[in-house]
Amino acid sequence: MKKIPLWGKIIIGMVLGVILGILGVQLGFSGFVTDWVKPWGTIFIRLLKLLAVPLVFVSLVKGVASLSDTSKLSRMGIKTLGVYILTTMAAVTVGLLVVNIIAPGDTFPESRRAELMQKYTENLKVNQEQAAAQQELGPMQYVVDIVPDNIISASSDNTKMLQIIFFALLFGVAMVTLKSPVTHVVEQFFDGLNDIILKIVEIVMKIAPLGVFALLSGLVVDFSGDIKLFSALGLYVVTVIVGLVFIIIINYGSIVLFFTKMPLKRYYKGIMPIQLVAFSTSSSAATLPVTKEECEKSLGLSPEVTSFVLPVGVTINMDGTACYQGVAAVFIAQVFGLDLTFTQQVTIVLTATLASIGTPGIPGAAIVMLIMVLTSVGIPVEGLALILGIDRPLDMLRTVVNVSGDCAVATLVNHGEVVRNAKMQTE
Ligand code: DAS
Repeated sequence: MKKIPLWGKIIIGMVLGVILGILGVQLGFSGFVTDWVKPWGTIFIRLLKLLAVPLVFVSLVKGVASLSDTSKLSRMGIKTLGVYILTTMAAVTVGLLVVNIIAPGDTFPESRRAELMQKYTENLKVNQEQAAAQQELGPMQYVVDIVPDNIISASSDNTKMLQIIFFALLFGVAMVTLKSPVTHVVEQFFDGLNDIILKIVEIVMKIAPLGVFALLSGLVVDFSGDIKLFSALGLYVVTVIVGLVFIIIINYGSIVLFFTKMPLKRYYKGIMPIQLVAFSTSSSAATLPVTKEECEKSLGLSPEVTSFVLPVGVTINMDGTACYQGVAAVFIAQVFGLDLTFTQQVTIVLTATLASIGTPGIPGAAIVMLIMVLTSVGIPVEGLALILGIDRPLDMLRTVVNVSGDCAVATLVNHGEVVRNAKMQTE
């Protein structure tokens, strides 16, 4: 039998999980599902949480190293970095706007909220008590807590994750500014460590079909088939799609229209094959060879630009992922009835931007980095159980946006180089 791709197995896991949950409720064996099936979903989430700290630390250190290599490279490097970071922050902002306007999590029945919190966030009270305690210590305490006083004891609760980010950025800057032969050895060590962690992510993602099956059957049983949860999830999917479509049309359309001489029709037609490969592979990295070839062949970009801007984009520019993380974080907060302050939403913009810089271009990577965004603002990571089941189709869509953004920025940088070269010839 032809090997079923992982995404196909995950979709099958989703369907079978919902069916088992409904049968459990209808035929009265929901206790069995809760006691013997749902825990496998909890194990899957714990595996992802286990990976969050090492992946965040190593990928941010590598991210800083690649940012510094890029900026060292040339004016093109600094311009590329600047535009990538701006498009990512714009993408998160679009995500936060649509999720606050549509508010999919608010449609979750108020009556079930208390039960949900009890089921999914035994430690939510602890987080709230911690947050209250922090308030008593004054408004700056939040900032003070970002600076770690002991990195070893760090765990993935909210303030600690920000401390890990802080230490990773500090470590990365120190590593790349250290003028010593040891720097190269350490960089190679981090490359190796990053490959190992990505391999672990790949192994963990292999059990995703089982994890998703268990999570969805557990969800259906927990909400005793309450269709209202699924309507909230349905609205959440619509919210993500609205944000992603907005970015492709408005954000990238504006870049091509106002900052390059390329006709919009040529841009959208030229990136279509790239988007199809990204959709089916859910991996920007796997799509890179097609992205490079189509950008040169269909968009007429120079190889000098594509061979620099696109690989950097695959590494640090994931606008679709950034938008998704903003939507997912606020959706989970809404479902748990947590009103996020403006500061917390700004923190989400910063951590989602950092998370997308650190997210490797492989399937499912965003979920592990989403843990960093959630913990940075005290949103219970257990909320992942609500959205993990439907993550894979959204992963395919956000990967399409990721590669589309790389092409838009490559077109912008290429236009800048063409104008600069023309000016130099006339002088
Ligand atoms: N699938 C990732 C990519 O390759 C993005 C993600 O996981 O969100 O772009």
